[in-house]
Amino acid sequence: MKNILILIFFVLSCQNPAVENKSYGIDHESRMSWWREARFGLFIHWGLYAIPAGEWNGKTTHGEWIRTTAEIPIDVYDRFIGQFNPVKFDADKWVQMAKHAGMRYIVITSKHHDGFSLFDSKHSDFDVMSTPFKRDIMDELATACRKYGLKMCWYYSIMDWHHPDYLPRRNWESRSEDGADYDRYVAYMKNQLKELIDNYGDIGVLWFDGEWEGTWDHDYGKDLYDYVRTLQPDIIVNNRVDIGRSGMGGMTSSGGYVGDFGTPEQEIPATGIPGVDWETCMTMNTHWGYNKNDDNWKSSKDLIQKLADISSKGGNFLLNVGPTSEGLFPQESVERLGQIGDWMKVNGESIYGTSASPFKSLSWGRCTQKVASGGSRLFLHVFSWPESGRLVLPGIYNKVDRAFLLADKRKDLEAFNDKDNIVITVPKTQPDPFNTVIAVDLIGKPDVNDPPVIDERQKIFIDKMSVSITTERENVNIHYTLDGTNPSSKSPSTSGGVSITETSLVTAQNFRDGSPVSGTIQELFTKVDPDQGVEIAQAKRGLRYQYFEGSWDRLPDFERLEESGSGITPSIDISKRSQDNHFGFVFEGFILIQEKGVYTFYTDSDDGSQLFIGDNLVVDNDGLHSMTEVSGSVALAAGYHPMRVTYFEKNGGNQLNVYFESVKIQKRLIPDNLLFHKKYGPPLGWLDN
Ligand code: FHN
Repeated sequence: MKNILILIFFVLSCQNPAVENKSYGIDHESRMSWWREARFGLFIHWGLYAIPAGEWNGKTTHGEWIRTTAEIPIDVYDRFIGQFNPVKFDADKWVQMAKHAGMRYIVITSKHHDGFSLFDSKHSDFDVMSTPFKRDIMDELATACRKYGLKMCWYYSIMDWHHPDYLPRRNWESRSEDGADYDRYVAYMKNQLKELIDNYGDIGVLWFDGEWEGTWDHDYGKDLYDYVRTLQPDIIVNNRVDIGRSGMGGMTSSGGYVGDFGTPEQEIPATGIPGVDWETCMTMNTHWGYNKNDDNWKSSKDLIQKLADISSKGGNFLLNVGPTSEGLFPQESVERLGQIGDWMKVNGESIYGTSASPFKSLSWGRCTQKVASGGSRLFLHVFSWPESGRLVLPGIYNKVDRAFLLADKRKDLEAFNDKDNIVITVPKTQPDPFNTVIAVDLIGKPDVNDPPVIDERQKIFIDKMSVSITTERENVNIHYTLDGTNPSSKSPSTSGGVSITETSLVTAQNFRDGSPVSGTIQELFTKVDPDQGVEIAQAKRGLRYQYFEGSWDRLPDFERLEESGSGITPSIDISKRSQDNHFGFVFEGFILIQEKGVYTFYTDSDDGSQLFIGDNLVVDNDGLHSMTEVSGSVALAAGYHPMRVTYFEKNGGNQLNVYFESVKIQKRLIPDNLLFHKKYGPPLGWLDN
């Protein structure tokens, strides 16, 4: 009877900490379970832009953005309405191709940035019912999805280049902004979303996009997230409903932004992030919308290996097709969906419902894993086949119950432990040149050679500090040193951490029966003297601010610029501006530190920002970027400390949040009651101490 550890996966609440403060009657785990199981979906970008198919006035590189990239006036673009007649559209065929490919859900552009609704909307005449086609494509697709067991999901663009109430206008178009009412546009969006959620059966995901322009903000995003969840409580909503997405990397920066999963685009994160749901969306060639001249197709082998790579990091893969104006998938897409499907037919269980690899990296391929009755099952996705006939699984100590090719389950492969590795004897030639999957049933949960974790975000301390040193591995002892030398089984051991009073280069390693069973981990913790505060007579609440207008790619030297406004502000906020783009701020004054300690400051901004304490640049978050959070730590004595925050916004979203934390203060926006300025301070410019 095997001494079997029944593996229990504690699936971390795979969400950003602040994503959900209401349950709407269904908990997050239940809501996300089908999506995590699915792992693989079809993205469809289809609309009027399929008619020009990427070409305009002799330029052939346009895509779904053609209205903007070709600067087509709205009355000219509207003429496509009279040409949209995809007579070869067949929802069943589309859904069957997706199903064969192993895809479990379909996300289609119900409305892209051009504002055209691919569904019968009572709130817009700029919809499919105004075209010669006069059929509700979304209804036909939703019906086919139900028929073949796929989840129907909607892409919906917040940005709308057509609706008269949407702002801002494109900077190249002459259409007046007069009479535009953005809140009326938001109400229009909600009316359409109600149609999309109420009229087409159960909807899996609302995939928002186009959230990056300055008119959309966190309040709108949070409200829209709550609105759609109220309409269908178990619906899943991506993070582009709000403004917390960090660029094309797609993950949500902290700070309370909503969204159930991150949305990396055209890229695969270097590693997974435990406890965070994310989905990479990607084109098969280089355009989302159909471009008849785009022959830059990714191979089926590349796409299958990308699917394995993404799954091995705990993510979902949303692979795009851009149908033609006739309603057909391009033949190259059809071929790839077919070949992916052939591979998934044999190897799908190595993708569906799997979780991330227990290995940091594998030279020959990827790994996914699942709980299995005997402990755990690893799926080895072998891209590079070993000429030696021996596949080495490095740094793992489990006993193997059995190993076999997923394509031939009846025949066991030889597998044995060799020191720190598992070795599997494999056939001389690679069975599947795209990606051969070998299943390995382990006894117990994967026992890989991960070193202990030294988990302290602050690397400086004043008097003493407790450094946590932990491991999730079983049946090991952690040994450590404080002088940077490699530990031995004779070094001090710990099961939780160590307290230090001097600068220490903490080095730790896992041991079993006196021998190392992991590499080492090392972190330097430095003892520092706290910066002393300054005396200020007549301290008044609030910071001095200066407001500037201009266009920069990095933070300018504000002291050389003419201010456009100034005054005193109770908090660090950028609302005192007269435009949404091309502006900057300087906030100067003092922060009152009530207790000596190490403080970590954060700026979360779109675009760049910096934070100084005294002359010390503590946070450097400069540059052109979407919402991005950067932090830095500093040791401070109690008292008033000069603080300066600078910020600029060029184009698109604009947001600045400044947080701080210490061992006694949980991360929070710096409260107003800690912000001061000198009553009769010098003219603005760096405050002398
Ligand atoms: O601007 C869109 C683009 O057209 C496409 O829809 C992609 C797909 O995720 N999203 C935006 C670009 O990030």
